[in-house]
Amino acid sequence: MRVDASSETLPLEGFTPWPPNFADRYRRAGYWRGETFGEWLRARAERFGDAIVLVGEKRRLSYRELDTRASRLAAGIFRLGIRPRDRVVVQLPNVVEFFEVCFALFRLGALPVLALPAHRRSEISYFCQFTEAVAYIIADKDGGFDYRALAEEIRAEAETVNHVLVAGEPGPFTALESLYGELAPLPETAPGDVAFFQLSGGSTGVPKLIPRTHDDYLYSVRASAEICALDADSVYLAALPAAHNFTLSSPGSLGVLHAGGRVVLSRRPSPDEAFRWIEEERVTVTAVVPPLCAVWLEAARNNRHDLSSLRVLQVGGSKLGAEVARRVRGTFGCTLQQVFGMAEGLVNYTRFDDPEDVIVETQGRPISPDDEIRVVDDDDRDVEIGQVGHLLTRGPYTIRGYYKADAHNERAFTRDGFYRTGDLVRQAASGHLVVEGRAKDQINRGGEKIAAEEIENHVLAHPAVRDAALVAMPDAFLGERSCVFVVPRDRPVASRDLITFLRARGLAPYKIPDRVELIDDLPKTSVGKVDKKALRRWIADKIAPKGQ
Ligand code: AMP
Ligand code: DBH
Repeated sequence: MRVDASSETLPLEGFTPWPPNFADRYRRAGYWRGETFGEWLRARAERFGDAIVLVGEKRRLSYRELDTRASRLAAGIFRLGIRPRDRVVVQLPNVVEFFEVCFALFRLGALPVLALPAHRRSEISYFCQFTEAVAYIIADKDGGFDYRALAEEIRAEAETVNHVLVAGEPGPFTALESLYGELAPLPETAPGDVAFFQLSGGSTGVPKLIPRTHDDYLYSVRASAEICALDADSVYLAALPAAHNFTLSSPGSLGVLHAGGRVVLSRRPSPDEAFRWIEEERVTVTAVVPPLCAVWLEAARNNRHDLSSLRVLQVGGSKLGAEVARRVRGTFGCTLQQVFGMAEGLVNYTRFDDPEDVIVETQGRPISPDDEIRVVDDDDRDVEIGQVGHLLTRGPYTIRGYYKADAHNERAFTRDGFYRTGDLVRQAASGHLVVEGRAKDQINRGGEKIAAEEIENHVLAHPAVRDAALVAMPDAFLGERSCVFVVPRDRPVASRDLITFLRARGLAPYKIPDRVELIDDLPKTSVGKVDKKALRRWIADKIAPKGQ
């Protein structure tokens, strides 16, 4: 019996489904298998039973235990009154509960909104209000930050949030641990329906939510597990935040679950902690962003840990320099795999049997034969093969629209449904892509994306600021950092004041500008837009090491 018949017939409001002819094609090709996350986990539990699936700091769980605990938690959350399609903002560090919570919500048909641990009041409050979330799920503390204090602020701002559930000491809220109850019948969910929301780095004033369905996400997970040759002996270290699309699905924790392997959850990505886990758990594969890759390479020079189990080091999230890339094999004795992905869908991998030059110099090629790639000029005309252009893509696991964002979707997608990635790439005849730059108004700070307009709006809220523009400046370590140009009203703005002001607005720390430059007026292009190219050039020149 279907308790919630509507989920079978009507798509979630604010979600753009694939057109029926594409959906048919993806089903016929076997990409979309009509399986929900709940069923998928059950099948894994039946197949891999008592094998350990999750290793956290405090406990380890078998496949069967994860399956049972997810069901018991789903029942407990259902008893609180949370129903299919209710949105739940989940902000958890790399702990076992992250997976129990996600699978409990999947089973229930409630929709996790996967926030990152670095998000603060500004982002969380927005996610809660925009999605009308009914609950917010957190850990008590992580990295010296008390999420319960944040939850108090969120409760004051987001009226719909009726429940705050806490992994650990609950303080004034509900202990997650108290909700693992008796198993109970749960509503059925539909595989074509939205399963959860990922977040986009974005390039506009407010963050965008990415609706992913059971069918489309599970396809990307299965196909990624295959490309990465995962099996029951794979041990994956989640060193980056578990909720990030890379860590979750490329092939990430879910890819490893698919294959029957084991996921080790590191609370921090530092070499100290990560290397200890690699040695202790005989980790075979892990994923890092380029700056972290550089830090690990440095640390490996005088490291005491046995890292010989490592077979694959994946690097993605921002462009990896060829110099660093070349050092991976020699230092770790393992294969480098470049991963160029996006939470909106498309993921590219270098393959293990690619020639070394391709592995070092390209960002890989798409997962699926049905990933459609176009590289176009400013007028959407295809460029010659090998030329740089805007990357557009469409396919079996790439969204057709952001959640509840009609006006933005008009710009972010072509009429025929291609997603405008905002990346400038060139494609080799082999299909491999090289990321050459970016057309979107974003800063990629070592893999952490910052939407310029979002930060500019916060800066403009300062009473002494007349105008502001945020641009990227080159950085040897992170690739890019952010610099905000500020036009003061009538008195100078002290950069320390501005930073304090931005912190008080509850922005995630990585979004706080790295540098503030006062300027009399923002330069404009011939059509009257802020000339960010000129600002980028100016700041790059100013900070360039002298004599070069
Ligand atoms: P998001 O849409 O927020 O998930 O961020 C995805 C974006 O990160 C892509 O569109 C690229 O701009 C960037 N990105 C991800 N992986 C890579 C990579 N390997 N090389 C260069 N840029 C990357
Ligand atoms: O940066 C990303 O968003 C990203 C990088 C690598 C991603 O979403 C992915 C792989 O799936």
